[in-house]
Amino acid sequence: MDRERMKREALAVLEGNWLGRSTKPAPHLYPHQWSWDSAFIAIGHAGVRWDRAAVELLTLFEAQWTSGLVPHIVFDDGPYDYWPSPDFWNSQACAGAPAAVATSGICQPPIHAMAARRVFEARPDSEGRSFLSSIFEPMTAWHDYLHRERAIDGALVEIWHPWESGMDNSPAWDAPLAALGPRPEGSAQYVRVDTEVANPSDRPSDEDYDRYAFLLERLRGENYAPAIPADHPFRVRDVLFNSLLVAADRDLAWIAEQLGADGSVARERADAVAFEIDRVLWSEELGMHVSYDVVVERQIPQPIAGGFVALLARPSSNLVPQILDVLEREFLVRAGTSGLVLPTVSVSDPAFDPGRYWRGPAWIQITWLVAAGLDAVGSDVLAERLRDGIISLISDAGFWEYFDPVTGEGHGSDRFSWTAALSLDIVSPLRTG
Ligand code: 9WN
Repeated sequence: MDRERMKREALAVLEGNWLGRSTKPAPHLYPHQWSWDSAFIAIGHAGVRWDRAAVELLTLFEAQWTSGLVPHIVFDDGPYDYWPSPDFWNSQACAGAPAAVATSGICQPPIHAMAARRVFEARPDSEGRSFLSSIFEPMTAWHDYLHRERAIDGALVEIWHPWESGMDNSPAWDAPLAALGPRPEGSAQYVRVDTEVANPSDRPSDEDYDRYAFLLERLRGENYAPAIPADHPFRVRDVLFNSLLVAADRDLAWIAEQLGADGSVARERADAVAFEIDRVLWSEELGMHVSYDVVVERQIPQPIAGGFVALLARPSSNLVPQILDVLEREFLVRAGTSGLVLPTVSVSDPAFDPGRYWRGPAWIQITWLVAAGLDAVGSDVLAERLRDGIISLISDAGFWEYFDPVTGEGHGSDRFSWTAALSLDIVSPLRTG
């Protein structure tokens, strides 16, 4: 597909998923606004439909809780063909939740300051500046929330539910989830909707869904702010989440400085988290960063593509050659003539499943982030080959949610927003690396 046609089709996908003030990730499977999806969508829209990019982020932050939490789902008024539905989350019973909209009570990876910076860079005029000033305080409150409520011992922040990782069904969460007790007898019945909309073999198992429900109900019972976080049964210092926080804190500092404010707190926080990523999450044995299970006080020795997002935090330079070696030797597979595809789990790993959600398929947003990380450490040729791989997958199969990394076949939902948005970013002249 030539680049002009890709741009036209990507814009049509985003238009089809437009909800009026934000964009749903997919036509049927995800009918509301999702937090990190919106950040990727804003990045893609920045160079081509600037107003939409700005409104996307501002709408998300209108649903921010008084604690600073940016919820991972902001529910649309439309028919609720998604589970867990607003009444299951019951956000409106929580004192700090917004009154005007129903939301979830957990969060997703904090890529928003990176998106806000990109949106401003696409229009560094008075309108861009006014956008940046409107988003700056809520963005600061979001980062304050993470550093205050989620950094329990030390600088690294914790996730309390696999959905907060954005990589929900990753084999990295198998052990921490298996250690949870059973969902209590008499818990509310629920009916999954996802397996009616997507192929069940592409989606998590019922057993996994029960664990997601169990954790959600635990958190809901404490208004999503556990009084004693150390008692929460799922506590993970995720490498992707923390690495994005470093990159986003650096961008928050940059935004502060654009507005004549002080960026030093954000910069210091970024340095502290980056230091801890190398100290706590580096696995010498695997030659890459992994996540850490706080409950059992151990690294999770499961190599996943999210680990390479540590490149965005700019790891210590002596680690970079090993990371690149593992990435090239154990993960990347060829796509098209010059492109490379990044599976979420290495094809030679026993956990690899080419079509199931987060257990093998290539995801466009993870690949895009790793490419940005490669740019950050000066491996721009490899970065470009990953972006070529993205374009090749989409050209051959369409704007799918995820792709079989070997055959290129599309899985999950078609007409997926961040796939479209990030292809726009790649083919748009705004790209400066
Ligand atoms: C739960 C919307 C979201 C993405 C996540 C992806 C998937 C939801 C689900 O879809 O998660 O949040 O119902 O499976 O894992 O990364 O933000 O696209």
